[in-house]
Amino acid sequence: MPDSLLTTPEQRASYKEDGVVCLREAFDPHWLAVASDAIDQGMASPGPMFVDYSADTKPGTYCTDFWIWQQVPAMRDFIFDSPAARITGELMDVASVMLVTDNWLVRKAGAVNRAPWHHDAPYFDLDGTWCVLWMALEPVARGEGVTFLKGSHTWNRLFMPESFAGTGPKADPRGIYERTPDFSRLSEHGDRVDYALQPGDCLVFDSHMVHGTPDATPPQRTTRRFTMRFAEGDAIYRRRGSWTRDMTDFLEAEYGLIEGGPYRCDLLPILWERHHD
Ligand SMILES: O=C(O)CCC(=O)C(=O)O
Repeated sequence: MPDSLLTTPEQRASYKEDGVVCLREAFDPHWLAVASDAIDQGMASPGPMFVDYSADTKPGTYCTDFWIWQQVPAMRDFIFDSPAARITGELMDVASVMLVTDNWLVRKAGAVNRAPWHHDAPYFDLDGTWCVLWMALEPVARGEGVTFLKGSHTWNRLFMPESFAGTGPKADPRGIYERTPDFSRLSEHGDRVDYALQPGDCLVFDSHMVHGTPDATPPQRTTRRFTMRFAEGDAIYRRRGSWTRDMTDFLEAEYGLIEGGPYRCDLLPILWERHHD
């Protein structure tokens, strides 16, 4: 039997054309409880990829960790058993889906730092089709989560990663990435889209989609977020540059990944495959 679909033709068209789609009530209370446990357990025992983006401003207010599912049972359950991988497989229209990162992020009330305008593709060492599934465990008003530049996934541009700690762009000695413009000041850069979300709703966006949190006002409430990344199953491992060095070293030393080979190992498993008649 073919899988029954979790997404509608309109949602798949929106993902493809706009670069982002909002799925309402995609995760039920069970999966929200699992996600909440994953963040609580993850915060209690940070892994080697933990970063405090607010270390120089208001320490502990904007933090993240990823690649923790092997140590955090609730994160493993979410990655393998929730509808997340299948949803992204349908939206990307691919035959199989593998993990790029499990990832939690907490932005507490009063946090000064925030996501700069960026797209995710240059932050991770892979080539291929991939996307991000973003959701919050608390209600999010428009502007409190992430804001997107509609259609920017089709621009065919690559922007240099900016620091989430507010220290500007990373160095690109090879000069192959553009400096990210301050899109907040550029009205010609088209339609901005953002969403009011309830727990259970999620956003799925293309890895080249430009997004950020442009509102510089510190938030009044804390939001715990999941930023899960999923790729088509045949993604290729490709070192991005000096700014991904920590991840590169980790993947090569601990998991034996080889430049130009499959972006696949015990840490980065296949999570979903499309079944045909
Ligand atoms: O949720 C956030 O604060 C930012 C998430 C984000 O932009 C990302 O993970 O690419």
